[in-house]
Amino acid sequence: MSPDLQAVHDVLVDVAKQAGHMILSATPRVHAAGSKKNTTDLVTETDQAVEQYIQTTLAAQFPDMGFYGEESYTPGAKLGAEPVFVCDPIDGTANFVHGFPWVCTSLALVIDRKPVVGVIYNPFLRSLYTAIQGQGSFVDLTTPLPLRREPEPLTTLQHALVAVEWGADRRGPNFEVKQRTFVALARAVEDGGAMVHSLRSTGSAALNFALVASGALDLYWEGAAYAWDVSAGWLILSEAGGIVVDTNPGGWEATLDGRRYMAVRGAPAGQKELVQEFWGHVAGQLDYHA
Ligand code: LIP
Repeated sequence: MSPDLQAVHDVLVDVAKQAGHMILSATPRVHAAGSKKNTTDLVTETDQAVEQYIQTTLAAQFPDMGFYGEESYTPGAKLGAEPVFVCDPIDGTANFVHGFPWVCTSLALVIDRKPVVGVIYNPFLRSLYTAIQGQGSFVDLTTPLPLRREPEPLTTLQHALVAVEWGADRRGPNFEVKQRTFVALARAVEDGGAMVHSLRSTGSAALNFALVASGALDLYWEGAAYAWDVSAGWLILSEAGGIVVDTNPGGWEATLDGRRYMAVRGAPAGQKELVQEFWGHVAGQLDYHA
């Protein structure tokens, strides 16, 4: 029997708000194990406590559904056909540690590797982004996305505001591709660059997706994120008319756990042309995989 998506949505909103209370009342303490991959890949006791709360609450209400969370993830675990809650208890953990208010809880119900309900809540800015498959997406439950009811066509990268993230990998070929691409995006057109209006990094993949869905960002190029960072945002963006493709040139089909995502805002024209222009500035292949 297919789940009642509205009921799931309502529970996820409540759970995300409760997670927000936990985050706001916590003192960020980096977990005793320190960091995961290196000193930039932080995990706090609050990440773990919030995920524990979310997992327990969802298991009690929806015992038939699986759980795929950042803090309890077993390396190699894949999304399958069965319904699963995909959870990032705190996306923007480094921001949380520093008190930089781009922090959120990101929750999605994924069925057959596609998100069907998505909820992102930033308790610091009190912004709630939500979507149910086929029913549009909203900020604060009532304002439809994108925020401009008649978004402008996308033209060229030169007129675009673009998000990128430095991520936690700071050496090796992927880091080289990223930093050379960032420079190519910023560089003057006369010198062969795209000369985008500017680059932004909020430190939260989920909130970057929400900003692309709202139309505040034109495009977000992300290699190295995980399904828990993007599942809710992917649905919220798609329901707002946006698209998600691969970071690497020619990859029109991105997958939820494929770790490489380029998100483009909703527009009456120009999405595919902007993607192709962007791929022309990607300085190699990002080698991240499911
Ligand atoms: C974060 C991502 C962000 C990336 C950070 C980190 P976390 O997730 O959302 O895009 O730049 O390195 O991976 O760890 O805060 O959930």
